[in-house]
Amino acid sequence: MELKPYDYKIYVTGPFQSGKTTFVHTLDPNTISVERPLSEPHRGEMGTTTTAFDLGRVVWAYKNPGDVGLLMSSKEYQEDTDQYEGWITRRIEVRGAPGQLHFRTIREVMMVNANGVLMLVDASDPGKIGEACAILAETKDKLGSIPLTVLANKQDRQDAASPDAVAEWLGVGQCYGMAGKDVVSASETMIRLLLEVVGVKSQSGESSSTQDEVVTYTAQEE
Ligand SMILES: Nc1nc2c(ncn2[C@@H]2O[C@H](COP(=O)(O)OP(=O)(O)O)[C@@H](O)[C@H]2O)c(=O)[nH]1
Ligand SMILES: [Mg+2]
Repeated sequence: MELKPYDYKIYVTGPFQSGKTTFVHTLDPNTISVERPLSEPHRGEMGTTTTAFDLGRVVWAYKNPGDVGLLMSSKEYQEDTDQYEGWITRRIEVRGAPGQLHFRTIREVMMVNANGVLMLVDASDPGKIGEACAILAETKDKLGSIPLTVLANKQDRQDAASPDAVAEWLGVGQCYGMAGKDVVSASETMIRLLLEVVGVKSQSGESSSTQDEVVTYTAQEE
């Protein structure tokens, strides 16, 4: 059992059924999720809903600071540690929050010490935009100073709106497309945010020269 603190904590938010649980499980199949079955079908499906959290553990490995590198589940990394000798490795806790508006207290706990935010929106469900706007406002209010990426999720669906359209729905400057059930798309999304997290830290003057020193500073913070 490792007790080393996480280097980064990424908070995953968005409305009910936007794909948060799926996304966290794509990155880490061993994610721990607290869910219950839906009491009524949602868009024709009797699925589940998160009532507390999804907690995933991933490792970001790269050879040089600034590299895109690779993202893998913590388990995968443990099985192949030898392969990454000499690489820089960062442990990431991925915290999926419950999307239903009344779970605000749980969301607040999940936000503590977050370093970055991914906000998922189901691009095929414009009916949820009101909720998405409410969650975005709440998140910006609490976590306004850390990197936040808004995602037009479920881009694999024919009826998904484009990232630009979703950005317009929400009134945000930029939105990226994603299919959170696809490991390539999910990893690319997470790495893009992590690069921003590292970049923002190195610009903020919290530490001196290299990005790595900055990362170490964060790990010691707790
Ligand atoms: N087509 C498609 N469906 C998805 C994707 N991600 C999630 N879903 C579906 O959307 C529904 C809600 O997903 P879930 O991860 O439980 O959403 P959450 O409430 O935000 O945690 C489920 O039926 C998923 O199978 C995706 O990338 N593409
Ligand atoms: Mg969920």
